[in-house]
Amino acid sequence: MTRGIILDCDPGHDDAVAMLLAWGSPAIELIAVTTVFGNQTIEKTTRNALAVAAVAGIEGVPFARGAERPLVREIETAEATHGESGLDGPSLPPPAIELDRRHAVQLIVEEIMARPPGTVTLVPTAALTNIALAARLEPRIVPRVREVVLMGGAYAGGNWTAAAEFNILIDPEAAHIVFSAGWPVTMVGLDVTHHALATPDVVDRIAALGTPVSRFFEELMTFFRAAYRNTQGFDHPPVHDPVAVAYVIDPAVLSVRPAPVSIELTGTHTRGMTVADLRAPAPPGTRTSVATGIDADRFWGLVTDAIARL
Ligand code: PIR
Ligand code: CA
Repeated sequence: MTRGIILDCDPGHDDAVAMLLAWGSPAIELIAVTTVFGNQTIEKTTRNALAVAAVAGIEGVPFARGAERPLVREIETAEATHGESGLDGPSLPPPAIELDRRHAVQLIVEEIMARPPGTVTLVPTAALTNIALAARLEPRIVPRVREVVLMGGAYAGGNWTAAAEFNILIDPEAAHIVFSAGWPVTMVGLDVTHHALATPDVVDRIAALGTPVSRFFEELMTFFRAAYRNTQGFDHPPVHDPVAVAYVIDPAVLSVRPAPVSIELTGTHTRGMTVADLRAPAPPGTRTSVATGIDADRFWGLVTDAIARL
């Protein structure tokens, strides 16, 4: 059984790895890749998505450009982590495919409405702006989507502020729309992705494949390692975004439990926080879940196998 996904991303080093994992996994049908501002401007994240497509040989998949700014707030990017290009490190090839003519939000709506209910999983790995706009543009997508498996948030401490994770913080109103829409949402947050570390062991194993894609991965991780060391004091960089894709491929990668999640929109020190209520079993009807544990070896096994296929 393959699972159809739309990957909504802001490449971004870890978004690039999410693309490689999705394209290299027979369990995934990559329906479309859509882009959003975030790690860099929309021009750069879109250019980077097309560059990754060229490296990985992605073809027959529509790529569409999405939102250039948050719903309400001013734009904020993560240049310190991802560099001036948004994907610093490897040299980036020119695009080999053309962008879809549709806006990402239009594409998301049309692809979901054109397929049988329950067959599309949304995998956002960036600000939730496109997904929120799609739910508002065409509310009938909400009951048709199988689930939303997103990288973002954290129930135990942020990365961009003490309380908030970057993807949620940069467009908290969009996150509020997505978390409260009523479709099943699984939050793959820092609580687990901070354990998906590209250790030298992992990078060496993938580099040993000796292919252009494995070299691309190695070059991405070399930059990402230095950036994470300098900005956040990590010894090894956490590779957040492919964890959400891995969970769609193999749910055994994560432990997940239902929990109500509210997005803090007004806090003095906590804006953008994903407040998960883990005090007791979730009330019946709870549609949101949070990831609480990761099998990192299983995760890296999936990434290694996918890169080996490309
Ligand atoms: C990663 C990101 C942003 C800032 C930092 N410091 C690190 C991006 C990643 O692409 C991921 O989707 C999420 N945002 C992690 O916060
Ligand atoms: Ca991202």
